[in-house]
Amino acid sequence: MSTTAFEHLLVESEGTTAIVTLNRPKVLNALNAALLSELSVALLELERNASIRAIVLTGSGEKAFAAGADIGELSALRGAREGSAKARTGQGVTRLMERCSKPVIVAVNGYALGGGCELAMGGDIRIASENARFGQPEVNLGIIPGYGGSQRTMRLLGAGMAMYLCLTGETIDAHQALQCGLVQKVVPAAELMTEAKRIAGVIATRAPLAIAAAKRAMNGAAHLALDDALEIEALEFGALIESDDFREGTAAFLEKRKPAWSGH
Ligand code: CO8
Repeated sequence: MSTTAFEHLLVESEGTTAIVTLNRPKVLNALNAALLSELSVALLELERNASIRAIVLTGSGEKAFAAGADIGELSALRGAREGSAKARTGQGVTRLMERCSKPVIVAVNGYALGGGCELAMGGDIRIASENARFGQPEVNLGIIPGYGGSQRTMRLLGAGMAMYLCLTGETIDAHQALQCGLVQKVVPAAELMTEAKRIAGVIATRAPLAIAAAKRAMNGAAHLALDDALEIEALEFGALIESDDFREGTAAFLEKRKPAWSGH
């Protein structure tokens, strides 16, 4: 599947779905610099892989998706410049996920804390197992979220919930996460990967250019002024009208058959 050998990641494919597994189970998949760097490489490779239509991101083991940034590495940071640079590196990985033309479905199989919760928020759709727990406990360590958590909790959950998570450092369970919109579905642990792969499979049956355009319109424009964001939607919409897949999709509907997408 992947041309690169990874130390801290497993990258596999099932049909048109890539499954990327954070793989440091002994430390609850804590995100060290090497893992983040490998994740960037994997995302760029999957972006270029035409046979892949969606990515499922999960953690190895039954206990954690990721229990945050590697606190051992974190404790060695010295100086504001180095701290900010490390934060930007993790933020960069979440931006790669958002800018990837293929949807990233995050299957949260346990703790998603600190950087783990921030990584999950970089995905497009989050599914949680019943035993998942979410939180931004950085204030317990004398810091704030650094991989986008202070901003994405505000955008995804609203100010009250964002403040609650980032100021108390308390964790919430999967059902509370569903209630506040942090995840889109909660399933028993045994069904987590089946459900994440099912969603990836559904997306793979839809028009590829439309999926990529929808991600660009939503992730790229949501925080612009409404008029500017609507203009981006109109431009993306207009470009799709010139695609072969638009002709195919509408023809297939009228001819009562399944569309055969060319991706052009
Ligand atoms: N980093 C390093 N090691 C970890 C981490 C972590 N984040 N989390 C767990 N581990 C290790 C433990 O040290 C332990 O190792 P060992 O067996 O060698 O003692 C092993 O994983 C298992 O963990 P526990 O024994 O603690 O398991 P428990 O079931 O008792 O507890 C918890 C599970 C509640 C998840 C607990 O491990 C915990 O609280 N972990 C830390 C959670 C946390 O504070 N996360 C936030 C980290 S800060 C962060 O993410 C900031 C992101 C932005 C950074 C930007 C610049 C770099």
